[in-house]
Amino acid sequence: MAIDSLVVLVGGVGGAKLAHGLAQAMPAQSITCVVNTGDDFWMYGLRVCPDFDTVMYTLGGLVDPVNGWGVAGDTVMALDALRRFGEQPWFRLGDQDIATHMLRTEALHRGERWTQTAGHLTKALGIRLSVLPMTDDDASTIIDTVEHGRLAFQEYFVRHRWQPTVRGLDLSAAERAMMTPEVRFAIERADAILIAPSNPWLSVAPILALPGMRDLLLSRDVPRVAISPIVGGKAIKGPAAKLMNEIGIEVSARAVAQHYGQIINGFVYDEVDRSAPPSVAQLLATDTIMKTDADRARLALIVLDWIESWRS
Ligand code: FO1
Repeated sequence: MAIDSLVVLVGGVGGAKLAHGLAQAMPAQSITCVVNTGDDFWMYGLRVCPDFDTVMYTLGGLVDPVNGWGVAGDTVMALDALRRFGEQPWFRLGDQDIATHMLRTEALHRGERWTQTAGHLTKALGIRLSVLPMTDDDASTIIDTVEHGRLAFQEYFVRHRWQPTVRGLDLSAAERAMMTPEVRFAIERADAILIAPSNPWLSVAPILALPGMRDLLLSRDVPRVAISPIVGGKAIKGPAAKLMNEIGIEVSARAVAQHYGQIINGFVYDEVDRSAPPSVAQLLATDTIMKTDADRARLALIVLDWIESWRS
């Protein structure tokens, strides 16, 4: 049975690639991305929403293909000018990217909800998918580290290049934040739910931490499928494997499936891990690495076909 309404829970780069593949594999209007906002922060008075912008720039064809975030070919003249005043900006905000932060900040100061602003931004870039922030409230993730104590997410991730040893994650802001009505509506009517190969602890956990989110997902008797970001005992990108080690979890696709537990009833993992199948009702082993646009579309098509076959 064809999927008419798909919800994808996404973080940054991995989630953006999958969303881009899905948009090539099915009608874009049928897809809703629910984006992590645990990474969002204020910088020089501007509201910066890295995961949302990564998804938006990827879907809008603007993303820097090397970093996977920011705008392709962007310059950093504003940051260089700040250095004249003795500032030492550690987060690379490109000049074109700053335009996005200016518009967003101005709209938020005007009293707009972040979800509304997000709709205006994506529409202006010609994006036909619905890209929803998980909440309009503050949901900042705090990382508790051995070396520096509690760090705001981007201080841990960018300033310290995710090198500090993680001893805990504080998702209490997400635990107090409200899921938006738009997110609730999309999940209530979805006929399949996907969890992108984003970092389960840093990117997906804040979404799952929203009050009512786990129960809402569990109440949906539809395919609820996660794609593993761990392949052959390594993270596809970023700190997932290092973090799993630090919090005492085996670095494997099987452990990722176990972490999601009852939230999922289907799991996609890489064929290199075929010898250690996770214990999930529905399993698909395939090539999950998305290096090119064609890889994204191929993975999306395979996953969608598989979900459709299991629903028919
Ligand atoms: N990641 C970095 O490693 N260094 C940066 O300076 C940086 C700047 C940046 C600016 C805008 C944006 O949308 C994303 C940016 N990222 C940067 C990526 C971002 O910090 C992370 O990918 C996510 O927050 C983790 O999902």
